[in-house]
Amino acid sequence: MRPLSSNDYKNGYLALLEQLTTVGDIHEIQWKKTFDRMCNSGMYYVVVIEEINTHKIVGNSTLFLEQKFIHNCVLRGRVEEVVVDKEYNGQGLGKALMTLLVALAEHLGVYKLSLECRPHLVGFYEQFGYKNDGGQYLVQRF
Ligand code: 16G
Repeated sequence: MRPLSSNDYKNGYLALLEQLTTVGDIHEIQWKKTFDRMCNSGMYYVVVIEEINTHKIVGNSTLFLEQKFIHNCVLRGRVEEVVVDKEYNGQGLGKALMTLLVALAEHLGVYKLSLECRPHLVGFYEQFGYKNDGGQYLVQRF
């Protein structure tokens, strides 16, 4: 497990994300620009799992920090793009990623950590302390 590196374009990172949702045809230049923007913001912690022999990226999770004015200028954490390659399911990799991300978020002092997921994954995430907060999740797509 390690932070995402700019070389991971060549290690199948986008193909892994494609197992979660549509990624699109991203050229290496666009990848590098996006990677740099995320790095420079200081608000993204992207943790990947690399298969040591092949260097293939087989797991990902992202902690995004959102700066707020409320609660004395606190940080809020969001967990995004949690995905494990389907060939590596059942080996505890998702659990390892989530355990690390929750610990990291706590260490960084977020006051709340949240995520969106499909209904069948609620039980998985509840293991790591998430629960329904009573609020409704609303979205509009463009
Ligand atoms: C899931 C992901 C979210 C991702 C979204 C993409 C987790 C915990 N949640 O909800 O981070 O952005 O899928 O789906 O990994 P979409 O393309 O339908 O918005």
